[in-house]
Amino acid sequence: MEATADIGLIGLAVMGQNLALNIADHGFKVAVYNRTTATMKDFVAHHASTPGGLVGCATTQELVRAVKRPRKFIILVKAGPAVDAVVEELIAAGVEQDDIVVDCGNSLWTDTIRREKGYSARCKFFGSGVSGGEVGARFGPSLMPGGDPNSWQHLKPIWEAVAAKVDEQTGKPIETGAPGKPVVGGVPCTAYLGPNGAGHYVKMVHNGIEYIDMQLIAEAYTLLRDLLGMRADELGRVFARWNDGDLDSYLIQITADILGQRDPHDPNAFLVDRVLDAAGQKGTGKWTSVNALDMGIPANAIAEAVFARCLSALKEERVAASGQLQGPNTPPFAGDRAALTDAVRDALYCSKICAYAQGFQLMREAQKEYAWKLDFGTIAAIFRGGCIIRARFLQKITDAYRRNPELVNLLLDPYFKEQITRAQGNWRHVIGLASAHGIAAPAFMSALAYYDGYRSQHLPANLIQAQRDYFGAHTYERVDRPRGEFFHTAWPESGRPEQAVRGSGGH
Ligand code: 2AM
Repeated sequence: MEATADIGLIGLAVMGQNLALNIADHGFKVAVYNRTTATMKDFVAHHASTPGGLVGCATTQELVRAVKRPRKFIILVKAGPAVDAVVEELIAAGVEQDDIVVDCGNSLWTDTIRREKGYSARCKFFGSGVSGGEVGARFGPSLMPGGDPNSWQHLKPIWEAVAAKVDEQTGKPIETGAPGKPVVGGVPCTAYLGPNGAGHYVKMVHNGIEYIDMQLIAEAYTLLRDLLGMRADELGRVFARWNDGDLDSYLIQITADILGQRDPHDPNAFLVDRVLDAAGQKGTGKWTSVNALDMGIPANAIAEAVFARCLSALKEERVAASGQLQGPNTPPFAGDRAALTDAVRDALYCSKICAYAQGFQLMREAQKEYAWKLDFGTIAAIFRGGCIIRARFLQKITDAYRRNPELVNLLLDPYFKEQITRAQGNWRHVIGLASAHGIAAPAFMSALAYYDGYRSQHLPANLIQAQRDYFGAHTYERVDRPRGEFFHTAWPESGRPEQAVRGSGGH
């Protein structure tokens, strides 16, 4: 087989098919391979005329021969051992050291670091996060590449062509294209993020943020529903209105659509009311939270969103407990409905600022751990279009990091500071109502706890340190001594002088 294809793609499930079509729509010829050959044959037969063209390959040997040098391959298989199996197969089929093999799956970034190093003598392994779901893959995803910078130069024309596009000034996504008619103009939602696992790491944090974004929207929904007794379609109209303001985002927009959807089996009912309230998860929110714990970064709202899904999944237990555990006897809400609706919107916005502050704080820490040099303005900019968390809000984050690339925490940016100062009264009011009425709003509450903790000069950790020293001689530092000097007291015999503990470093 003559080498005519610009890139090869392995794994023709929906994401792989859609990404292959997107690439071909931009005039690149794509060689495609799937383990089950019938899937490949069907796919190629159904899409005989794409601008770039598809080359069906029945074996990995054919695939390797079909691609022009420098050879580039995209792997889109389930994250985990399948990725290694495919890379090994490609190497056995003739992939060489200079060939670039890009894992576009949702791989754990530490796997990408391991693979890049482990395969370096045999191929250039590269990681790229892809966000935007099936439609994104087809018409413009957000792409988060990480790996060898020279490999990136070869991938860049394709990545920039197929990524979602936004208007540079407003940051607004440019409408998606149609089959064979890709979007023209705009700034692509992709940029080189750093070496080895940087792209997959950023993609993971994107997903962690996605978890909390969804949970916050769900809490706004439950508060309006339970406090005001709003019907799904009314709620849908509230979200649609919010989507015209600061909260303008893909997730708010689909929420408005979802809430207006009737049950196909019962046109008098709304479908959302018939969906079982037990959330699933595939693991990227958990990875983000575990990583936050490992690095000691307070991403409590992100973790809370994962736990909220875990709690929802205990459906049967909750149903049983609901008959036994009492809530408060607060009379129904009888205040101003419009004012409460605005307050819930403000609570959502403030919590969202904290959630993103946590996500970016995580990335700041990870770059130290892995010696990356992440550009947070660029990361926010490529989240503006294509991905699930795309939102007007991301233009504000882009602006914040462009104003100050060294910004320590998003909460300290003048715009976000002012937003929270303005809206925190409503945020606190809504959380008070949630508590008074016994409505679980864990993400709103943990975001507020983060805000109040972060802005506190004094936290009660002095007492924690004293307790630790009491029962375990773990030592403590003193407010009137330099940091790094550690003391131990023989509690509780007051009056006995404390001892300085040299070189212990604290525990
Ligand atoms: P299949 O159609 O033969 O199952 C998502 O699972 C995609 O990854 C599918 O295209 C699937 O191929 C492919 N896939 C999963 N595990 C694989 C493996 N170990 N080797 C090759 N392809 C694999």
